[in-house]
Amino acid sequence: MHQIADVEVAKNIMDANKRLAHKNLHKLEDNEIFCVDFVGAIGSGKTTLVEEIIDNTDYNIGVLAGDVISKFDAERIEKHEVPVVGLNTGKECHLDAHLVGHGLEDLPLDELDMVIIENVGNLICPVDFELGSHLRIVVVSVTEGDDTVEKHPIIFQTSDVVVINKVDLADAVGADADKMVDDAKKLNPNVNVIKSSLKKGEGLDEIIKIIEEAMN
Ligand SMILES: Nc1nc2c(ncn2[C@@H]2O[C@H](COP(=O)(O)OP(=O)(O)OP(=O)(O)O)[C@@H](O)[C@H]2O)c(=O)[nH]1
Ligand SMILES: [Mg+2]
Repeated sequence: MHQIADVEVAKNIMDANKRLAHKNLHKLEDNEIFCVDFVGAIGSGKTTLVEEIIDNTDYNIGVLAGDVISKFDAERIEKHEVPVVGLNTGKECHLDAHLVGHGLEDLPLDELDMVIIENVGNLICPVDFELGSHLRIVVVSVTEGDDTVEKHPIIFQTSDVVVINKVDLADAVGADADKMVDDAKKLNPNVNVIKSSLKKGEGLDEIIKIIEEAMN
């Protein structure tokens, strides 16, 4: 009995989220804005990637920075002189379309070409919550262990691009970055997989190229 009620409530929540995600997408498209959302493990390099994209492209970018309670990421992004809204999820381990909708209200959409959404660091919770973006990029790093991809299949199956970051540390932690690439391709044969060291600037051009191809 309890189980049936739980399933019904969960379905209603997911349907409502999907509707709001479509609303966000329409709002972005009405403003001719391309939207990328970053999901991925805690500390894998999501904010670093957002900062590098801001510094190495000419797009007018606005950022929605998701965090559980802090404003650390929003404050980091702010230093790059782009509009940013910090979204706190409280006890939740993922952003949802409702929160993103409110974030969009606080960005100067008529001035932007691109909105980047950084989700809370988590490889499980964000999976089911569409936000209204055009492209989803999942960022993991070798320091989480080279079994991270195979242990969290769904997020890799539902993302468009996989970034395997911190390859500069692979030897130090005994991780095989190529195994992570193979695991991602097994789970999602059509996905783009890029190995990167954002610390050294490696892989960034490739990531930007993929975003630009998706924009056109
Ligand atoms: N060695 C190395 N360190 C990196 C690389 N990319 C990011 N880092 C470092 O990893 C740490 C975490 O990076 P963030 O960009 O804050 O990671 P994040 O995914 O945004 O973290 P959360 O938002 O807290 O989940 C920082 O100290 C970065 O400088 C890399 O390619 N190599
Ligand atoms: Mg971050």
